[in-house]
Amino acid sequence: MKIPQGFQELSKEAAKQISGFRKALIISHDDADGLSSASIAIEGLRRVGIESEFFCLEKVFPEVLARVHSRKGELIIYCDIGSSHSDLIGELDCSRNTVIILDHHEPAGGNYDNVFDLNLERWGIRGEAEFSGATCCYLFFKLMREENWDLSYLAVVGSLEIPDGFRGINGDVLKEALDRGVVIRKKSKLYVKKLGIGCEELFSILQVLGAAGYYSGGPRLGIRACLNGIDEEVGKFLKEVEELRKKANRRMLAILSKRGLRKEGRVQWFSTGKIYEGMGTKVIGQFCSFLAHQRKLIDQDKYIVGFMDVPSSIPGFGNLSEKYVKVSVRVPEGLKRRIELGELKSAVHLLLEASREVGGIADGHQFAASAILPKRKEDEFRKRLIELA
Ligand SMILES: [Mn+2]
Repeated sequence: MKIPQGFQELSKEAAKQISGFRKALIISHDDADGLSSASIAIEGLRRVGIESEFFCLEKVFPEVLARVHSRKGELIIYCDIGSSHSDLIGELDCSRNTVIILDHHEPAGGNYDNVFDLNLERWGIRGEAEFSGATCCYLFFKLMREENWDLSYLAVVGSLEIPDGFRGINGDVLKEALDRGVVIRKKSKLYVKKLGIGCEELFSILQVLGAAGYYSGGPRLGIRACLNGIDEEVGKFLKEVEELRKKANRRMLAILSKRGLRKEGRVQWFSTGKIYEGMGTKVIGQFCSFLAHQRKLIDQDKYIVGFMDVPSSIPGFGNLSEKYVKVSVRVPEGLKRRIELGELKSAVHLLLEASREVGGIADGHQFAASAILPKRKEDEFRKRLIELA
């Protein structure tokens, strides 16, 4: 396996710092890769006698960063999140804590002695194709302690979020997991040997636990599923969450079929009201993707935009002081070509521009993007979005 020299050296330095701590705070992304990543970190630290506190985030709220980094003398580890805000993290932290970032999203840079950003993108490896957050976590914890090779299955599970298969370092990690018998291949499907579960299956379960189950203890069960497999409680919880989400989707669809979406300029939009109450805000993105294929309901020449209020607490962290709204954008078939030709803005550019002006944070891709912004700015934002589109 070819692991960049720079990554190895910085990892060594960061690992040396870790040995001085007895507890750590782990912050991860709330999707399957994030939960796989956090599981590697929690287990990797437990093996060297470090207790972990953990919470996960769908998006990096600056006010959360500010509060986390007002702590002092602690070890804070970001998994599958954080690299895009490494500069802000360094600035807010003021060298009070030791911070390690194990992520594969676009790194922000910044140069702070106490912030170890181990994103492999910094050494020219592509985070959207060749490694996941979980792979980054795995490589770090294996460099720290060779015996952690048995956690390679979690890197394999997290890496399933990358659409074009196991390439580059991800390919090497998969090969290692197969060679050592941690992951086995049966009829071209991958299984986690010690848990007796398919890698794809575990991945899909984690996606549901982290998203729809976000506010009801899903992430914690996800970590348990990663390390110990699917027990009865996880199974029951999954069923309930899936059922709730399906019901909510049906209600939302019924309402939109009756009333239609609001339309103005090149935008068609709706708000979820209380329909998805108690569920993580990823559900709105999933619903918008579904909506994009409902030809009877959707205008083909308008961006699809959904609004959902963000609950005011972050499980495992505390309350947010500001009220936020989540915005999801999807592009219907009819607009895709014009975006590809550059005649219209991509979903992510549209959201980045419109949300920047109201103090929001956005990310995403050409045809799918999301943002979180202060609730009090929602109307202003919508006006701006319609103008920009
Ligand atoms: Mn990821």
